[in-house]
Amino acid sequence: MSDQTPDFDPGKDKPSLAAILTPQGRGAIATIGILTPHAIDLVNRFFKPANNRPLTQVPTGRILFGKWRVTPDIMEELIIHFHSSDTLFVHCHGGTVPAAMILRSLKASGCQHTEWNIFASVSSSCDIEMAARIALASAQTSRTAAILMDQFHGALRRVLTRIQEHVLTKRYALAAGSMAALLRHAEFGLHLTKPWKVVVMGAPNVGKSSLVNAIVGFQRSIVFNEPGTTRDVVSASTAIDGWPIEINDTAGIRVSSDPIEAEGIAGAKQHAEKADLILFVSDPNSPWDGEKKRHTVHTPKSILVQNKSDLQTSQLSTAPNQILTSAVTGEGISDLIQQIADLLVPFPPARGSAIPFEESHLETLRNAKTHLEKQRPSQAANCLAELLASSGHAPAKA
Ligand SMILES: Nc1nc2c(ncn2[C@@H]2O[C@H](COP(=O)(O)OP(=O)(O)OP(=O)(O)O)[C@@H](O)[C@H]2O)c(=O)[nH]1
Ligand SMILES: [Mg+2]
Repeated sequence: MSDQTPDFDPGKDKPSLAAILTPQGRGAIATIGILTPHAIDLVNRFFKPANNRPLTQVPTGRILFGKWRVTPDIMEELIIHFHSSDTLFVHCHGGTVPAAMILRSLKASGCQHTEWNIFASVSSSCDIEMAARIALASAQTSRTAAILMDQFHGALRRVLTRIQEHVLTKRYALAAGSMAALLRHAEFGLHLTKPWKVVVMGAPNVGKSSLVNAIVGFQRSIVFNEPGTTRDVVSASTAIDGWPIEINDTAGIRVSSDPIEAEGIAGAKQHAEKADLILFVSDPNSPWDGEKKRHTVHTPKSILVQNKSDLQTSQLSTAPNQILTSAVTGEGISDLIQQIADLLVPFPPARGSAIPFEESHLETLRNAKTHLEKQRPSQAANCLAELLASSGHAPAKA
């Protein structure tokens, strides 16, 4: 094959990289990303466009349909997207075999095989963009993905650049104010790639499992009219208002001599310690005790759920953060779901807002803010420059 393109030498300058970007397994389409300074030469070796036009006439951004020679006698029908002068995407049939065969032909031509996340990082123009690309793979809802897309398109970078300008032009109060505004999104930003954890706990038989099933909309937990039904922690993934939530049903809290149940109760308490929000489920007819009170006024990230409202006989207290529900009739369930969203994300950011979304962003921002507060503007500027830096491995944009 080398006689077709005598000038093509992939080892000459920057290495050519190829990565399968779609996950393993069955699917209609697989995508291979190729990063190469020799895009046309490389594609010419294998690809015959259906319209027979020379590839040199294909403008950047165009899509071409044709056949790729994976072996001397096997041609694969596929689509090539000429994304930029050095980046191509090959969309072939799904499953593992076609993509693997195309990759093999590329490797035989001197392309280095790399993983999708390495490909994403080297094809990004700055480290924040690179991190956003990789974080997007962990986004579980379209709402969190849209916010990460905003960061990919420069929302965070633009605000950091403005803060850097404020520091360099000695407008320290403006810089400090903007950093504080970014840091207010700290917890939220980390949840763009990690679901919020909601733990449902309370006494046995109050309807915890029934409530979890009502919230997620399917029978995830076993419900039974016998205290001590749920033993282990039962988790379910859902989305509320577009926010990804991991909801955990737990064993009813009581003094138990049964070692398995006692283990389940200990597990419930451990999960509650790591929760972003606790739903403390209780019976509306049970007395207004210290435990109920603790989950209203004293614990901000907690909702007191007075379940079995259909059996309610006594008057409810007027304490805040409590809600009356019935897992049987459905009363109060949609209000409970809304209250969960409001407590977890009280101030959803507007579209296009800058959101720091990695621990390293927050740490560097906090350091920059401290330097500024301690009248060390040059160190603050260094921190910001570090955040805005590129690792230097990004190729030039088309
Ligand atoms: N009337 C009425 N019954 C309910 C309601 N919620 C749950 N129940 C019933 O109460 C019983 C216990 O429900 P579960 O959901 O298993 O209670 P739990 O709190 O998970 O119980 P444990 O796992 O044993 O701690 C079952 O018979 C449910 O059908 C409700 O809102 N109203
Ligand atoms: Mg249960």
